[in-house]
Amino acid sequence: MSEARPLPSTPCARVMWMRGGTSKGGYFLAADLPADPAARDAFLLRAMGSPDPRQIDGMGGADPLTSKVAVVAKSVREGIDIDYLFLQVFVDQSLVSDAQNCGNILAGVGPFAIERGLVAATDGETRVTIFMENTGQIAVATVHTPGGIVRYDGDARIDGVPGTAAPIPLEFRDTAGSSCGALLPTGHAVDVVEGVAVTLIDNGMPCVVMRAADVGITGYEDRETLDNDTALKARIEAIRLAVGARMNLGDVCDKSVPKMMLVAPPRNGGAITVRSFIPHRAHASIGVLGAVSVATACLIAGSPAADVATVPDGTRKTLSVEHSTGETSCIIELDAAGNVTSAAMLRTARKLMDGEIFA
Ligand code: NQM
Repeated sequence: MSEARPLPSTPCARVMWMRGGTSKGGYFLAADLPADPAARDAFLLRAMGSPDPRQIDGMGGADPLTSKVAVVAKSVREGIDIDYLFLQVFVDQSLVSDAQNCGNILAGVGPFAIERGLVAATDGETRVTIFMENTGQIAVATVHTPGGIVRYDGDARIDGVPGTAAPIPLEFRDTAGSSCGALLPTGHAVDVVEGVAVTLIDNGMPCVVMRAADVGITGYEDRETLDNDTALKARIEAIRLAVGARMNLGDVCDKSVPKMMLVAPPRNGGAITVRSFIPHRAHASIGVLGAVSVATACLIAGSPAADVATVPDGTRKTLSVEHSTGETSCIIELDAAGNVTSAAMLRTARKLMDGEIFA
């Protein structure tokens, strides 16, 4: 007869699952996760069910857009409410990366911080100032809080998400060079890499922007067609690996940046059309800061993006970036010298569940 032993306890953590913009993931208080990054990442891999292309043993949705995590804490920085660390949990690799930011998951951070009592809501709307730890930059989210309670329902619509929800405008300041140290890390509007003219740019997200036609596609393909195009994917991955060091990102083999942006003339009255790879799967729409970076590339004379874009006049421009499921509009402000000083975008978010996750 064997001796009865207590079952080892299963690690668990408090979490809220939310849709943020066109992404979805787990929102944690930093204090609810292991403090040691290696232990935290091991926990998150188990929680998401990675590595596994189906993520069958976890909460991840078998897609990079639904395998995301926000780690949130009250900030001790002057004038800042919240610190937000974004983590990309890779689907089919045992990797968790903080090498990129995420503007879509950012959309849920303000509501989450209010719900967890880190920010006091005011009647009407509540502005939450967020320090984005991945890139050291600031965003301001305006959350709908009638009666001091977060409301997720409303009339705002964003392409890539069915139905409507409460608007969450996001404003970004000083995003140029967020990860690469400069808006144009090589100092050039155009570099030629593997025979393709590209703009290496970072206005919140490191991106490689090239004409879709220069890599043999129209730029109007759907996600599935792009994901099945192994020759195209190999070609743009060769470009991506070649530019990592030039963009001050080092070896990007195991990183989710830079994003690959294939652009073409707009077809629906917008500024530009884009198909993005993030970086190995095609995006279902476009990332928030990815869109800001592409919109900024449209303003750089002589660049492949400027070549195909239709840019409105004025120092405050709304640039509609068309993608495979609609469009994303970026409001870009320029100074007198034509430098981008701020960018804004409308997002929505929704609370899906609040509870404990077991890993
Ligand atoms: O660019 C996907 C997303 C993103 C990132 C990605 C994002 C951004 O759509 O700010 O939002 O590029 O990996 O969530």
